[in-house]
Amino acid sequence: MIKEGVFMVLSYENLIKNHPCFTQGVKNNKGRVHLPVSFGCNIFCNFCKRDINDSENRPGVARGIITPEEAVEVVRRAILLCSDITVAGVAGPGDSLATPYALETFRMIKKEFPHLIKCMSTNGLLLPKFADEIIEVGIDSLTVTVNSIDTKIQAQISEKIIYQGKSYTGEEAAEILIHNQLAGIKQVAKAGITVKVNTVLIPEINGEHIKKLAKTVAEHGAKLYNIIPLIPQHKLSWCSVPTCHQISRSRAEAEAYINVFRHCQRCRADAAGIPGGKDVSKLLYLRPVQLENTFSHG
Ligand code: CLF
Ligand code: SF4
Repeated sequence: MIKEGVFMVLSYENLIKNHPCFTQGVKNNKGRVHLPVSFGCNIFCNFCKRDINDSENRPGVARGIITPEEAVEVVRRAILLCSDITVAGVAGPGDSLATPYALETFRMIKKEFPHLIKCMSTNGLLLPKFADEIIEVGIDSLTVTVNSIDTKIQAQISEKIIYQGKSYTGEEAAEILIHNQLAGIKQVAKAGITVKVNTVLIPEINGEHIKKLAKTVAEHGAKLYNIIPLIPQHKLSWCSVPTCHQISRSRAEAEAYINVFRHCQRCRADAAGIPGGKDVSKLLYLRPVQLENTFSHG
């Protein structure tokens, strides 16, 4: 049901039924279309390797970067190709708040497709700064990637942040990031927006930290938790892929404090269709002449 107030936003109960990434237990068959409008990022995660290509099936990758205006057309065509799409999302390839394009896109989506769920994903560094705008735009579901709440651990995951025009490294950077993530989650959750937290599980670095992390984000208002197994690459190529046992144990530890989502497909930034099911992204991007002409591959 839609809550009424200064803004309208879908309740958690409604998201569970209609959002493919907010179910617990059995997977649902709703779809999402990701709009790759955000390329820039303001933090430097050691596992992150953003790329523009057609072949890799992982986060941080898209066929190209599109403008907010092009995103509206992409949504229009995606719905025609897959009528089960209920969600328009922005999940990179960079951070949604590092540039203004994601919020601009959601303003247009709200006008053109009021029935769609607006889903945004962010690293959370700028969440306190943009919380009011996120609430006003009417984002229904927000995902914040929080990989640690301990500065020593976080310093091993992200080497640097750029914040208010300054560069910070190590634990100093970690302290600012963690503070902003938790303060932002609290602010947005308090306004009634459903917050999911994603954590990249890195056995050698944050493997023993999940319990504390899940408890803390739940205390700050997050409703759902998603553990994403590390793809060892870039500066963390020395780390191991989490085993099934490590993933199950981490999920069980988190579940003592917060609901856990178990069907993550580690989607591309331009994924379209039903996660783990019908995939229409190739058709969406390869067919139309005018979209190919207007892409600015960056
Ligand atoms: Fe996209 Fe993320 Fe929204 Fe879902 S994906 S922005 S919450 S609509 Fe979902 Fe894909 Fe996993 Fe993300 S399966 S990577 S959790
Ligand atoms: Fe990459 Fe996301 Fe980390 Fe930015 S926040 S460096 S896009 S993983």
